[in-house]
Amino acid sequence: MQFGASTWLWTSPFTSDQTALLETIARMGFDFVELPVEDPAHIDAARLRPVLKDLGLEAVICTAVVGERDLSTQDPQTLARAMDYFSACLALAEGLGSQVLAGPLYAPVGKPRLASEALRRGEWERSASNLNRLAGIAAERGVKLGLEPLNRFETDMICTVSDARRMLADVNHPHLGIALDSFHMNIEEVDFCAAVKQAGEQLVHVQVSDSHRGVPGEGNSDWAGLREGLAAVGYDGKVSIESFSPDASSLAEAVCIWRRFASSQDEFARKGLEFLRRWAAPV
Ligand code: LER
Repeated sequence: MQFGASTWLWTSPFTSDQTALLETIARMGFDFVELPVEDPAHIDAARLRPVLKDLGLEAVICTAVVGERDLSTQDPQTLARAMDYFSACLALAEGLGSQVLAGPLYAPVGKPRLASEALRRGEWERSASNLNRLAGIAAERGVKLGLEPLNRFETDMICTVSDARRMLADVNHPHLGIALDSFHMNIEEVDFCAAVKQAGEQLVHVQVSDSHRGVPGEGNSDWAGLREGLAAVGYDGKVSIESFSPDASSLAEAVCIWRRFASSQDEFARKGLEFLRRWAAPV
């Protein structure tokens, strides 16, 4: 497994000129950096590629699915803008060698409502059909989409691996897989190991933080179950620490991060990586 950190731990938005942060992440010993795309204009792949290469860091591109970036929308203009955004993210993924574009691609973070069955069915069907189109673009770019289930406070559409698998079945495209985030799993799944096994070969990316979205290893998540599940499905891909700084994140509000989990964000990342290396080491 390779370990990475999301720039959301420190900053928002990430822009190509923040090379000092990339140096910090490389110096800490991470294998890759997860780059959230808040605005595709912020990230210049041609400029970043040599920087990442010099630092020995791979990149994973992650989406910032907020506001009107909504593939379940009924409004053609909103949909066109959302498709433009996701297509630009896919171009960045190709440009930076990211094999995956991860995130809750089906609907924006922070859209949970008590909606009627009919409304939910319509949104699901539109998301499925638009994800199929997006997966076609991903295929042309040589990238796989990683559909991330979110917890119930952030979405009413895909909260569990079961939901994600239903969506995968409806979309029916080989370039759509599942990205799991241990924080959301801890709220929604009954059994970490079983949930990972259920994702099986569809699993294309993993994000971690602990049960309180704090430093991995400092909460009550079932880390042993997660390791067992990943081993059972033969996952030897990327595992990234994703949390948010309350000081600097467009997502901090949407995901309700109001407090600090370490004396500094560097400390958060350092302790998290230390834990993950011990966690992954053969026993
Ligand atoms: C939001 O809670 C989340 O987990 C992110 O991965 C959003 O992209």
